[in-house]
Amino acid sequence: MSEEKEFITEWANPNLGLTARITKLLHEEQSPFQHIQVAEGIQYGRMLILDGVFQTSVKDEFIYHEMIAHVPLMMHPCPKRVLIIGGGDGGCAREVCRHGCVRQVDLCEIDEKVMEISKTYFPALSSALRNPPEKLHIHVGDGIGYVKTVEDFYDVILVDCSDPVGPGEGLFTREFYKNASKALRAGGILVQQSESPILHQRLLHDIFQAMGESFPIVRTYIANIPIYPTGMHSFTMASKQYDPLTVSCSRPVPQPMKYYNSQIQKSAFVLPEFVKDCLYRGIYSF
Ligand code: SPD
Repeated sequence: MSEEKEFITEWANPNLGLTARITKLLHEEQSPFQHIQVAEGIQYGRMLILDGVFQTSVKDEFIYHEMIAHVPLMMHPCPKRVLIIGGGDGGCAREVCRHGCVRQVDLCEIDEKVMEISKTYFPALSSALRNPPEKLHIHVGDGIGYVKTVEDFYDVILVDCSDPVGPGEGLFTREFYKNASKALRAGGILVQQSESPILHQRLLHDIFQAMGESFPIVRTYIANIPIYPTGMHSFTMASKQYDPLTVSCSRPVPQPMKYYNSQIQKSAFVLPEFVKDCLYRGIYSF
C-alpha cells in the first residue's frame, strides 16, 4: 500500500480513464474474489474500488442506491420480500429497508471482505450492515447458485453487482435471468445495474435482449452518477406484470431522498434516441 499515491485512475478501456486526486490510499487487499481498495478522494470523498473500477463514493452513493432500490420498489403495490445479490457495501440494503411494506430482505454477497471493509471505512453507507434491522438477513455466498434453489418467493430482486468480469460475470447470463424469473412471484420485478449506455453499448443491448427471453416487460432507465466514467449510468428492469411506463405508484415515497422523487420515477425511463437505437435495434453510436 502506498500512502504517497496522489491519483487513482479507473481505465474504462485503453483509451479512456477517470482519474481522481486522492490524499491517501486507506486500504488495499486481495480477497479470494477481487482486488479491493479504499481511497480518500478530494472531489467525491472516500471511494470503494474493486479490481480497479470505481464502485461508489461517499458523495455520490445516494444516486446509485436510491435509483437501484426505489424505482422498482415504488412500482410494486406491496413488495414484501426482496433479494439483493451483491450489494456488499450495504447501500442498497439501507434503502430497501426504508420501505415499511417490505418484511424480509435477503442480502447475498459473495465477498465477505467487501462487507467488512464497508463497515470499517463507510459507516453511513453500511449502516444497515452494522445495525441490521430484524428484517435484514445477510448471507455470504453465491447469489447465482442461491437463485437456482428458489421458486415463487421474492417480489423484487436487485442485482447490485460489479462489472461483468470476475465474480459478477454469471449475473449477466440468460440462465441467471431464467432462474431469477422462477424465483420471483407473480408481479415480480428484477433490476440489474447495466453499466454505461455510452461505454458498454453491446453489453446493454445483450442484457436487454436476454432479459426479454424470460420476462414480458423489459425497460432500461438512466441516472447521472459522476464517479463512473461518462457519468451516464443505466439500470435494466425485467418485470412480470408492472410496466414502469404505465404504472402509477400509490404508496408514499420514504423521506427524505436526495435524488429520487416521483418525477424521476417516470423521467428516468425517457431515453435518448441513441440509447433506444442501442437497445431496440443493436445500433451502436460509440
Ligand atoms: N462500472 C461500475 C459499476 C459499479 C456497480 N456497482 C456499484 C456498487 C454500489 N453498491
